[in-house]
Amino acid sequence: MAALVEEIRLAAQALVEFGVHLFNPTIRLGVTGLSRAGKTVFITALVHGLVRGGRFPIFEALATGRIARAYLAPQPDDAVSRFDYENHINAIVDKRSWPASTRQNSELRVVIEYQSLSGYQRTLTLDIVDYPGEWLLDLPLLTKSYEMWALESLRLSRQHPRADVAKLWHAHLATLNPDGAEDEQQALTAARLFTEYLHACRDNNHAISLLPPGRFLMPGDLANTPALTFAPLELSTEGPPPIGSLWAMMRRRYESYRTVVVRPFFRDHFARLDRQIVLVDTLAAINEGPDALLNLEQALGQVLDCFEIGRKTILSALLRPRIDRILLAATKADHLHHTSHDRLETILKRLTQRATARAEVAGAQVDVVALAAIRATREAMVRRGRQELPCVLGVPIAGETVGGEVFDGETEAAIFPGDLPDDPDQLLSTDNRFHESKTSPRNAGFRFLRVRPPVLELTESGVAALPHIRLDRALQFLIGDWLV
Ligand SMILES: Nc1nc2c(ncn2[C@@H]2O[C@H](COP(=O)(O)OP(=O)(O)O)[C@@H](O)[C@H]2O)c(=O)[nH]1
Ligand SMILES: [Mg+2]
Repeated sequence: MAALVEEIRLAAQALVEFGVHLFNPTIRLGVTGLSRAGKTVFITALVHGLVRGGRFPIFEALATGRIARAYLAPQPDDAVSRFDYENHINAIVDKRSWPASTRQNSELRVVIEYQSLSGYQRTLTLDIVDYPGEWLLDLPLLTKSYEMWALESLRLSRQHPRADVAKLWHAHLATLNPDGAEDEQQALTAARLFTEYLHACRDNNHAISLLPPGRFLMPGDLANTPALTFAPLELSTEGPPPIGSLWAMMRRRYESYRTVVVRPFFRDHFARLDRQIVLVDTLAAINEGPDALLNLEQALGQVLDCFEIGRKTILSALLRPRIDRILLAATKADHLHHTSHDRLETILKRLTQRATARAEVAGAQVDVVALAAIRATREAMVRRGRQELPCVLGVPIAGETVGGEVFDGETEAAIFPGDLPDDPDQLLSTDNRFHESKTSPRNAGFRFLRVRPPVLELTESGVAALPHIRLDRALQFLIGDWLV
């Protein structure tokens, strides 16, 4: 009954939003991706470009001068923190350092005043919503019972390379009797070991993908609550669980997690988005080798399936997610020479082929792009012996090392990142050339030195803008059709 009342209330709210929408369209753009994928930098660069007028030849409304003004407006959702645009842009432009890592979701409202193609003055309100990809990966839990989730989590944890880091947890699991009496200490230990296993999967270089429940990794204010104190059990019989058993306890807490964490995220955030960009640090995965790429392929499949899951839920039609365009973006393309940008795009396309087809069936248009929200490098051909190598030039961050040389954060260096293969399948085979044998995982990132943000460059109209790669193409796909 309570659920029904809640649904009616939300449906009424959706109707009100819809009415306002006709006069002053507001669209919500979701920006997600796993931690370090480049969300903060992407939003900062996008807003800077809109507000200051960047060099965006492919973003038609801006390129043809139809955007009169774009400005920041007060953030609309009282319970969500505001995206700290000013601090982020100061770090990049004034200090030439990357914004500090963020762990929270946040939001920013940009109002765009423009002239429609038929000459009318119009306003588009764009709400940009930054949320962790980890939350998205929780959505499948909406359609899974505790028993299904436990079975699946256990199956995955027994596969290479996760099995190695699951040993401690598995050993404890073997001592538990699901039908035995509920026991808080057992639940606490199981949850702790299971959480440590999830952390190890994330930190382990060979398992870039993430496993739900996402809040086990980012508990926020739910840390130590029963809703986060459960773990999979090895179940041999079908339900229902005996009353008062450990199994019943775990199942109850799993239900709480869905009620307290997953449903509110779905209702308050996900179901209200119109457009979505998913940022993927594809280069980091390429750098790690075939295992990481296969893992990334799976994770992206899960992410795209979320858009379909959203459509199948129990909620009424008015609350169904309305996302109709999804952009998958390989970030930090400025680490490569432009001769490899298309190849990077091809690789991401290949990794998301099957999942994209499913999302398109579910009614969303999907596109793939390799971009750099901020281009921190320039290009140069460097002669080495008789060879001319396509290199990128940049100022490596202080402390970055190559072959014993430590950079001071001031000196520019030419970096030869290697060529990406034409055929993405080459990267997925175990003997790929690009993935060099590594002496230790600590050296893994050496082909892509982290470089400092660039200095601003002047556009034709004399505006100081941040250089980028294909950020305008992303914008055109995401909001271009709303500015006609
Ligand atoms: N060269 C380059 N580096 C980037 C770019 N975007 C992100 N990065 C790097 O990736 C790091 C993580 O980016 P951030 O936006 O904080 O990721 P988030 O955790 O998804 O918000 C930054 O500190 C930069 O070092 C880009 O466009 N070019
Ligand atoms: Mg961030």
